[in-house]
Amino acid sequence: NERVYLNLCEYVLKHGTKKEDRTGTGTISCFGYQMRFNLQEGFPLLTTKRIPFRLIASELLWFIKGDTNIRFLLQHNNNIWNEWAFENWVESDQYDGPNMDDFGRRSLEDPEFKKLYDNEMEQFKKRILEEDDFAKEFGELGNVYGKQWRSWKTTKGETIDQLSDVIETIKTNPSSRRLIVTAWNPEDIPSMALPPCHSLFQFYVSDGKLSCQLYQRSADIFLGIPFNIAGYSLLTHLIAHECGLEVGEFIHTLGDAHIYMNHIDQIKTQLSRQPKTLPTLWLNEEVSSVFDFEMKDMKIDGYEPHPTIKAPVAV
Ligand code: THF
Repeated sequence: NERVYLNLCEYVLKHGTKKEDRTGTGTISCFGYQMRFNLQEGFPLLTTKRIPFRLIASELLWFIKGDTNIRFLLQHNNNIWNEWAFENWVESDQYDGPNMDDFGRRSLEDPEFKKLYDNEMEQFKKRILEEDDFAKEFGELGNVYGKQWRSWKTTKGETIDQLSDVIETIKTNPSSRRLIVTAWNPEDIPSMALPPCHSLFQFYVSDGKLSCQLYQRSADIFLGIPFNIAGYSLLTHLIAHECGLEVGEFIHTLGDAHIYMNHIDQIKTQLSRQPKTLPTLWLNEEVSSVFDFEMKDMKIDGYEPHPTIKAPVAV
């Protein structure tokens, strides 16, 4: 099962072409790729490096709640969205600390700058956690996933709860070919910290099993993709659980599938490792609604991965 991901890595290393990107890091990239994970064969949390399940679960709960403020993530000690909020803060007129332009690249190249950056980031996190007004203004990422999934704005000034609607339709009309949630809202793109990488997903019910396919326009193969595979597989499990269905497949369709230049050695290390048996997911039977799940209601069993492999995230 995990082979499917390792094949993607090998494919892009072999066939990818060099491509400059928005972040200035440089990538090798391919266009168009599809992976299929049979969720009956175990939960696809990669074993060739450690993937922290608690970060996957707390990020998904954040989306499901419709929350777009990083405060919730920080309260769960999840730092994966910090850079995008921090960028808004250091570019605002209220920020008067040391210059943080291009902090992503500079903190990799300049150890002196990295100290300054780490210090500013610590203060930023502290203020988000402790000061309500500051959090409201600078913890907010705008119209990211949570917003589009739960309160898509219509031209009439109403909102659409796409996630609740799709769950309702899975229950009442499972053969529907319209079981879609879209995060790609052309009107909102300019106001988003980062236009959605996971643009659209669709469910499919057959034989009492729920499958999910995600179209991801831009795919960071080393850091993001392992998170995304686990995140959407978890979402599929939660919805199947609520709807009384078994899980089927998670199908991951990629647009620009890229490996950042500063991730290549790490990918090669990972490819040299032997995959182990996939873990299994435990969900609390007493919780039925997707919207009532908390961290303690989701656990991963039998996860014995190879060690973590560190890599810098491109901002
Ligand atoms: N931007 C980029 N360049 N890549 C992405 O994958 C990405 N995401 C989200 C938004 N922008 C992105 C954020 N998701 C990590 C994982 C997922 C992220 C962001 C960062 C990360 O650094 N993972 C580390 C562990 C981090 C930790 O332990 O705190 C890892 O080793 O996996 C696409 O969804």
